[in-house]
Amino acid sequence: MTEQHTRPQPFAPSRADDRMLERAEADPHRPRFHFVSPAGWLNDPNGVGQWNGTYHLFYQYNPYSPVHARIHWGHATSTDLVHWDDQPVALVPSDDGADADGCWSGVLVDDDGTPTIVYSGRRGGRELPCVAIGSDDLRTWAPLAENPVIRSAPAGVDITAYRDHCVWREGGRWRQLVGSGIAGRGGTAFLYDSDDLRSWTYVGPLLVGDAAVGSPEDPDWTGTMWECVDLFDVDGTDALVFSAWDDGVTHHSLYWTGSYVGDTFSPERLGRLDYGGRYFYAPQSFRDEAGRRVMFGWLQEGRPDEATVLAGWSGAMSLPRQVTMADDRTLVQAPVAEVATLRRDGVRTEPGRLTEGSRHALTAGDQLDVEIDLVLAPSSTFEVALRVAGEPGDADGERTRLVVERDEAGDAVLRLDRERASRDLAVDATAREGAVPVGSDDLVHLRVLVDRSVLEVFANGRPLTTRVYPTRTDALGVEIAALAGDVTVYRAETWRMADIGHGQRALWPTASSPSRA
Ligand code: DQQ
Repeated sequence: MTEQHTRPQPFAPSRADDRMLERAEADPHRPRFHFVSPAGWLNDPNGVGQWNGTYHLFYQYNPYSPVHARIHWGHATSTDLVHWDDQPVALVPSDDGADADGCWSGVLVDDDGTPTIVYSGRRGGRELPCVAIGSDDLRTWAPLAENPVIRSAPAGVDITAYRDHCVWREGGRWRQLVGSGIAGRGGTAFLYDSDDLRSWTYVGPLLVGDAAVGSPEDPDWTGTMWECVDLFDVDGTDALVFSAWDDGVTHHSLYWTGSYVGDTFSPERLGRLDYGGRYFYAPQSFRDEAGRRVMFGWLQEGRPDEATVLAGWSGAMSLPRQVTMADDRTLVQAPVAEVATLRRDGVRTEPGRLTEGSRHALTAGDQLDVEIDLVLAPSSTFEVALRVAGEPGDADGERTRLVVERDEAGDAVLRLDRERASRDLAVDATAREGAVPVGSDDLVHLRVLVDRSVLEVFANGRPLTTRVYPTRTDALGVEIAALAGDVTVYRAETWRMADIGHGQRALWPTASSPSRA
């Protein structure tokens, strides 16, 4: 066996660490029905999957401080995709191995019954592919002594970066993508082949993007490197998801739909995965035992690092989303059905017409699920305002505005306006927008999930995720308004969302976490 054995690693949390957990729990911006790490730092979802009925969510984790440093793999399990039990930390950077500076993103695969993680080991400022073997219950992990299993990026290619993995079975062999970028050209995913997950043969680039098309400010710029590549088939069409990165800056997540045939991917259509840009980053998906394509993404913070350090935690996981393929080969997303089990105290508003300029209070709260079905005729504009305190225009009021605007030609756009979302001028207030498909029936289905600082919005299946940090404790209002034209609301339903709580709070590496022999 080339695997290293695990050894108990006693770890006594200090009082300072206890206070970090207390601060995190007391923070009014901390979500209550989205998954968050016990405290400290969380970024990408990793190793997402279902194993003998149990869902596993691993994630990039710094248990010691809410900063991106010396990244571990946190781990949580669930039987319903909604309530999560914290498990012992899965991967810990080694003292002197290929992952001495961090266990970066990767995936979980089933190697003929053996749970196996393929991840990026970071050492000396670069990342290389590593493998760790799990115990039957997926609670204990042993990195291979021979890590890294690929010792360098493909020879003769001038790369911008090289990390993150997508691994799958194909015709009895293993295939792997490693995210990368070719200097002077664009992002890419390098394809490899193996029969044992340990010895890999380079096949070639699956697809190479063109960073010269557009600019970094464009919401569909493909970047100089592709992080967290994810290739899957959904409803019979192939999709390649990636996160556009450039020179240390995380931009946004995009996807190509097309076809993966003969070691290459022929792209047909480029799409934005989430109109929130960097607020839904580094997603990873899996096919669950019911056959659904389920995706999680990292919801980054929008407040300054100093505020995050004081808060004691950073980063939330998106709700699990079911991804399907529309006829026009764009991806459609919605929270998985199980999220609705958290709904409490439903209130249904009578259908009615909103005349231009009218405004109505719908509900109040900072943990809400709101569904609105409306008919939005061409040349009309609808607004839903969230986390509202005060009247529109109040100098010290707060409100996050979502607007669906339809022009004369019938094209619709969803806009997020955070200009007055917080009186704290240090938090991000930049706007976002993206197109909403509307059929000949003029129908718009809006689903809005508010979880304190987290906002996930779905407009006819197109998501916009963001973060808001109101300062007023009464910033709880939800209002709807017709800003232009007449809008018919024929269903508006609101629910308070229950806390998901957490199981065991495994803040730090525990006795059952691996260390090197
Ligand atoms: N985060 C990980 C990397 C990945 C990036 C490091 C994306 O593996 O490229 O924490 O957010």
